[in-house]
Amino acid sequence: MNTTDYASVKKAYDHDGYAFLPAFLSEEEITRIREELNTFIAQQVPGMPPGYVFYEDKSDPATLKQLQDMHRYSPFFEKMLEGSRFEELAAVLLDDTAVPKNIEYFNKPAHIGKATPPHQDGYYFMLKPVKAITMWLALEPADETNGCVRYIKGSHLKPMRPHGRTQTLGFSQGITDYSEQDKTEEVFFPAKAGDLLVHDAMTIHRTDPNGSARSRKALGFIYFGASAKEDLEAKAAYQQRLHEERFEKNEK
Ligand SMILES: O=C(O)CCC(=O)C(=O)O
Repeated sequence: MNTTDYASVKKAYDHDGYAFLPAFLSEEEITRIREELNTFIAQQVPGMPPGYVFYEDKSDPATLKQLQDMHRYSPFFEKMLEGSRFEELAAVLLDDTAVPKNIEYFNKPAHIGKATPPHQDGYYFMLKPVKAITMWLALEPADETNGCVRYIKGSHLKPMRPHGRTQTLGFSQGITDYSEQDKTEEVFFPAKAGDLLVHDAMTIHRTDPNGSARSRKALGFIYFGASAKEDLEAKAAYQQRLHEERFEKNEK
């Protein structure tokens, strides 16, 4: 994809709060990523701190569901996040210099992968203004049965909704007043391996549990706009609250 094509993506992104880019990566690229991911899981994950690795069932490594900050542990994933086509696209859509922040792994293991609660990424990011983008790259087919991404169109143009603590590991905050009406407004995106979804940090999104016999693997990329400032005090207070809650529950 070249910059001319980016113009139509930007139009959809600005209007809807998200955009779909089919076949952003080729089959060969996806095969290479899957190989690197397997190596990463075997070699890096055992040494990563608990807050960066989440399992559906802590006692079973086969239930790995989420990884954070993979770029810090692997030159391959660092190169995917920084100075990449993803960063180039982020800069166009943000209309700003894109600051690479995070590359994440999102898996929903077959049968047991839990739902991702409805949320706005900006609630976690604590930015002023909330200028950031998330990209979601399918590594295998995602559909209605295994938890494809669902968005509410135009929600990025409305104020931040109230969020509260969830019981979902890796997604500690969810919208507390999410209604049946909200659900009727959802637009869902089945995706093939290599398809890319991009969304504004204010866009409401969620995913269903995985009720199928197939896993649902994806990578997430986060970029902040250089003109947005992180509210470091609020962030530190939030981390402290999470830490205390975990301590009270005797979680690691
Ligand atoms: O993959 C998922 O279930 C959720 C992903 C998500 O919330 C995100 O990319 O912001």
